[in-house]
Amino acid sequence: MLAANQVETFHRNGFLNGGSVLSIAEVEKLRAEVDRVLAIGSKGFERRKRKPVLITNLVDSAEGSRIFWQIVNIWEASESFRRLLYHPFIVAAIARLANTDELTIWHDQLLYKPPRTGGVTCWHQDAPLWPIIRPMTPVSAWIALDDADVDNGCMWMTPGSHTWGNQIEFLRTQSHIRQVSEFGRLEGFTPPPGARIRTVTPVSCPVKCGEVSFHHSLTWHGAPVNFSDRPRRAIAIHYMTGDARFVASGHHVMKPYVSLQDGEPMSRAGSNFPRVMEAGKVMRIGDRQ
Ligand SMILES: O=C(O)CCC(=O)C(=O)O
Repeated sequence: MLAANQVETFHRNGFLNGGSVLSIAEVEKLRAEVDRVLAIGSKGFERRKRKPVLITNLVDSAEGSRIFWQIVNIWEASESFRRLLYHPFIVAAIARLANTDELTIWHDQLLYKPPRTGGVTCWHQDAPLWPIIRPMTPVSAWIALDDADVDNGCMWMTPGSHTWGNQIEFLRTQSHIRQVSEFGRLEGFTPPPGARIRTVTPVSCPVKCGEVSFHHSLTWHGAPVNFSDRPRRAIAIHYMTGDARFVASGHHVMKPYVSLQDGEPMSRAGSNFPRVMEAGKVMRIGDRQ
């Protein structure tokens, strides 16, 4: 269970390292699953088998030959990743940080920056990129499958930024920032009066292999290129609280999988969105949904 001072740190900064949640044997199994799924590729899955929603290189053409693999809903093709959705410590911690007792999976994202060629994650906030759910999902878990540090492209976060509202348009003006030497220099933004933290001071957030890091969906975050000889693999899991509803007017890669009318609760969105906590109880794989 998270300690009270960890919860306080999360609410002040908008992010928190929650400590170790996976053994090295568990990490190795997940890494092998990443290799297996990437080797099959988006076109290689048998027609009737469940497969990830998306396998793509996130790098834009400005970055040339760089690579940043994103697999959305790797859990649909991998029992080991599916089990991770129900990790009791992670689910309970998300519920505590989001102050809820109902949690449904929004989607997962395997994020892989290969050695030397791994591309940038530009500065962004998550919630503005998720326009088909309201209210926004408050907290995500990011679990490192390698030691992530400043050399191989660990995430950077801006303390207090989760209290500054939707600033995605400002962050889009910072998309030229790619190298680790630039990542601490976000310029041209003044936090709103009355915010508890009123300076823009991005910090690097190293996460050890097997540890979980939590971030709020309005926290400014990003990760520079990987210039080391080591891979940087991680799995992000994004959740929805019980009050999340479907917004039919928005666009998102998960939208074709939502079988709801506008305004209906996302907890009933269908089998691509498993329930992981009900009435404060962490669910188990196979529990009736
Ligand atoms: O792993 C990364 O570089 C980015 C992760 C991210 O943006 C997220 O988990 O919300």
